[in-house]
Amino acid sequence: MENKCQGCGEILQTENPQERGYAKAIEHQFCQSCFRLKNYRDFKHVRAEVNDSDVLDFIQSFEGTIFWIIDLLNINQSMHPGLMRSLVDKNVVLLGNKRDLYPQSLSDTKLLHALMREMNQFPLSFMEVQFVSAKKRETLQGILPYLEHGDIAFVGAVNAGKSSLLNALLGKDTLSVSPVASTTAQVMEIKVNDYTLYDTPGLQNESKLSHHLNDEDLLSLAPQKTMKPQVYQIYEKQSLVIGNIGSITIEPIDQVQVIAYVPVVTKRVKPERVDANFKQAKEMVIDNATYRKRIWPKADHNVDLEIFDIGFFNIKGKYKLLETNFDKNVEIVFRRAMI
Ligand SMILES: Nc1nc2c(ncn2[C@@H]2O[C@H](COP(=O)(O)OP(=O)(O)OP(=O)(O)O)[C@@H](O)[C@H]2O)c(=O)[nH]1
Ligand SMILES: [Mg+2]
Repeated sequence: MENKCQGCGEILQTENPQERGYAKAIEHQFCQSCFRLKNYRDFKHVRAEVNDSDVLDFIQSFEGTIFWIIDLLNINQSMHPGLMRSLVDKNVVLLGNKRDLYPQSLSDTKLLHALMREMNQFPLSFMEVQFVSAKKRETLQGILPYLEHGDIAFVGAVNAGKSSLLNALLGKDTLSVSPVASTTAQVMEIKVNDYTLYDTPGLQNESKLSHHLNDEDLLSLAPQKTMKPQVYQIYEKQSLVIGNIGSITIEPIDQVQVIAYVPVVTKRVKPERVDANFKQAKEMVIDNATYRKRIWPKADHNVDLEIFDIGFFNIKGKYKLLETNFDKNVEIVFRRAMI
């Protein structure tokens, strides 16, 4: 029988240190990349090659309960179209993870409302919706009863926190967890009493930004505590800049308020200074950025721009112009304000 790495699920091999699943000895519990991740927080080599269709095939044939894990900071990014198709007619519990990133003053009712408004566009139904945090074990009480009633598969987009939640539920840290997309390489079976829990590789989205960031920037995009949203009052045409990754330019009619729910620093500058700021950026920097300008509708007086992998900007007030200029690897969704 093949031995598998208990961190990422990759089949262990002792032949080639450059290839996935390498371990010095076949009896090792972890492959070298997972070992280095756990012991030295070195996540340079954890990114696995995941084939989305293998994961979707697994989900389609799975007959137990499905825990669909959503990253509450990146709701639209979490809504993977292929995954959503495969969840139709399944027993799905929707888990909004990373609840700890939002202040308690933002009520669960408000969050639920926001989440359901996005979900209602799709023919999906849920057994239940819960908000959880892999960082706060007390938030997992509500899902414990499911563990007594059959097999469960933890599914969702990359980085949603599937492995983190499983670790928290099991009170272990065996499964590999990192801010790198595709940390879990293969479907993994974890036997608990009479049932099996399955960790699955995350489904990928179009956003490839995280592939181009260094370790430090990746870590800053995976905050570990409640975020302090950055608030900007904008009275004249101005731009908000993130490293050299991109900018948002707003020309208000009177006044626009922007609240940035992003874990990295956003600088407010005059539009003509955007390029100079891109050049001087020290954090959130990617090589050979290629920018794509997009102009967004004047649809409402309270909208969000979700910038995949980064977070979202809430924009309140009437504007003449709302323009983004982000690197081509960055996906953006324009929606009614979430909160
Ligand atoms: N603040 C916060 N961070 C979380 C939470 N859950 C996961 N994370 C972070 O999110 C990142 C991704 O977590 P993983 O558990 O590796 O996510 P995954 O869904 O298993 O990812 P893949 O295996 O790549 O699909 C890590 O940096 C975690 O520390 C949470 O509840 N709160
Ligand atoms: Mg994982």
